[in-house]
Amino acid sequence: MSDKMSDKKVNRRNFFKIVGAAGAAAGVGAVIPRGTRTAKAQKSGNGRAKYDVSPGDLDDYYGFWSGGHSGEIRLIGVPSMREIKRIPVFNKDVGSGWGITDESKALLRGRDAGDTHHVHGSYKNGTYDGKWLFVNDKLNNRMARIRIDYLEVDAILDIPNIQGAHGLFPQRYPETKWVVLNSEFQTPVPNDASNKAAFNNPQEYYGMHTIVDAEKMSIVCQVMVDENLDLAACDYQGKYSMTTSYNIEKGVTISEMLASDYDYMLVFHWGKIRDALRQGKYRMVNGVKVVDGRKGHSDIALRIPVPKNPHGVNISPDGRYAVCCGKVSPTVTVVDLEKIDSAHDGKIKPEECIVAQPYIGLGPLHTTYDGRGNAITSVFIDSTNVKWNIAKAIEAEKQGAKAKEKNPHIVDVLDIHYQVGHIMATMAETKEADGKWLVSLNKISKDRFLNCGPLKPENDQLIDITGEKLKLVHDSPAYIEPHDCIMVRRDIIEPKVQDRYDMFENPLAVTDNSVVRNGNHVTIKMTATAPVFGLQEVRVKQGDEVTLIVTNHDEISDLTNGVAISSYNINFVLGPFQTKSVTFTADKPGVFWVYCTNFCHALHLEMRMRFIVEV
Ligand code: RUQ
Ligand code: CA
Repeated sequence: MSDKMSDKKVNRRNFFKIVGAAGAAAGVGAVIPRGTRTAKAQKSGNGRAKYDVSPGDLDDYYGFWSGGHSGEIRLIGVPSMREIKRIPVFNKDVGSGWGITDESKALLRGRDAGDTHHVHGSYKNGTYDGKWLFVNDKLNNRMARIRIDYLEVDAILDIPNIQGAHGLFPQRYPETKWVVLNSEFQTPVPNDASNKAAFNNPQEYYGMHTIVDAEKMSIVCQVMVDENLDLAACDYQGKYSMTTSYNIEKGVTISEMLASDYDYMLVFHWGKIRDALRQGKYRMVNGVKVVDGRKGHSDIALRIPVPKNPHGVNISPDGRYAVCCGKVSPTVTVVDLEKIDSAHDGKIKPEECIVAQPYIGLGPLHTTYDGRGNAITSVFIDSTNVKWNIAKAIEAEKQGAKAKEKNPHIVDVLDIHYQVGHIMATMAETKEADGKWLVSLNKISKDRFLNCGPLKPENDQLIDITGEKLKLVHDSPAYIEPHDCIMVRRDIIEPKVQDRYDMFENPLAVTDNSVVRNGNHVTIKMTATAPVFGLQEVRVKQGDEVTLIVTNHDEISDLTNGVAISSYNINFVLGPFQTKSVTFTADKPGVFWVYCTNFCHALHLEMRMRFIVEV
């Protein structure tokens, strides 16, 4: 880790007198240890895992939670469940200035609300490579990429021809070149006046499986199908992506969507998609190559019938099985991925890929894994987490109805509080699933926290899965409403403590203070070094367009400066060496104080300068 504290930093920290007892005992300049907590710190007296992380100790996992309606991603330390950071993605965040600066406005392009559901990391050889996170925006049909070295968004992609951008999954093998994104809502394609005959004909509404180039953050193609597409997963071989569909009926009302006893798990064949692109078998719609994946039009998608209005599809860490949750059916469907090739080649029927359909409970939604052959499924209506053994489910299926009746696959059933949606175990979406912790993301907290009015938080429950039985150890309120999460071993995630990246690589970086007028445009370049801004006053004329560019020149780790302009709705922060800019019209005459919003120094309150708008 590159957290070498210089002497200068020690002095500044001493000046602050904010060093905690642990820091003082270790010496202010102590390097924070990496890796996992000691084995002793991880275990409680009874040999199970220990969730309380003592002051000064660090968590074992980086948890990345989607923020739902907030449009953000949250960073939660696991097992302590402490919220460490919020990463603004599709939302405006005054605390960081996201949505207020020119840089973030260029990414958001005027839309500052979102709906994040599924956050996943980039992969190499079936496990996280610590490079990127990807997340969907169901509201405005976008995908964002977060750079893990800064834990900030660096790209947002608008996706045409879709609505309800939902299931998202990155390629797991050999590395993440593609990311797939599903449209949950079927729509006309294109969905505009040129196709208005389709508006009143739901048979002309389609779902899309969008493939995004992870590096370029551009669309490779879209595969158009009749079905709606809900959750997504990529296999561990780089051959397939798969999704569930709950509306093969093309219904537009609930009863229509529930008409059929089965729907599909669709398996998209990447080789055949590449062939179609190479052979020019696509049409351009809104600048995107649209490949026909409809039944009877191509063999790109294999359709495995599964009951009924299924929801999550999750692949076991050994790469062998995909488990589809029945939602309206009390079962899950286990698909053997080793049979997909034969089914795709037409040697066996799609349904022959199914190797088990065990009973789980009422309303199974999502499945996660402990890496020891067990699956754990979230069950919404029963309000449980059900641990079951995959091999035993397959064995019972082979033996027939009598063996199945006894439900030999069920290992444990845990009541949760209440109504679970997603569920996730540590590292469970990788081949390194380690079976330590499980998080049950419950939609309803009811009586679990102090009453806070009609709108209550969700309840993220932490469950120790190191033993045979699932053991609930902690309740954690979550602001509405994280949908899904991943938990990544901390040795994989290496954000920069600080470096000169922004100074040297950001062409805007300010080294000298200046005010330059060009017609009625004024560019202010300013440094910030606690407790002074590089300029003490700036004068502009009413009506001028102003671009303010500020670079934080502080070298101390965590010494953030804020830049706010009174009454001008401008407020952003700068980490060490960061540069941000904002462009606005100086439409109000008067004297306006520019001040630092982030406590930076004993003289923080004096860190301000006059911005005078003359008439
Ligand atoms: S969905 S409760 Cu948006 Cu992930 Cu399953
Ligand atoms: Ca259906």
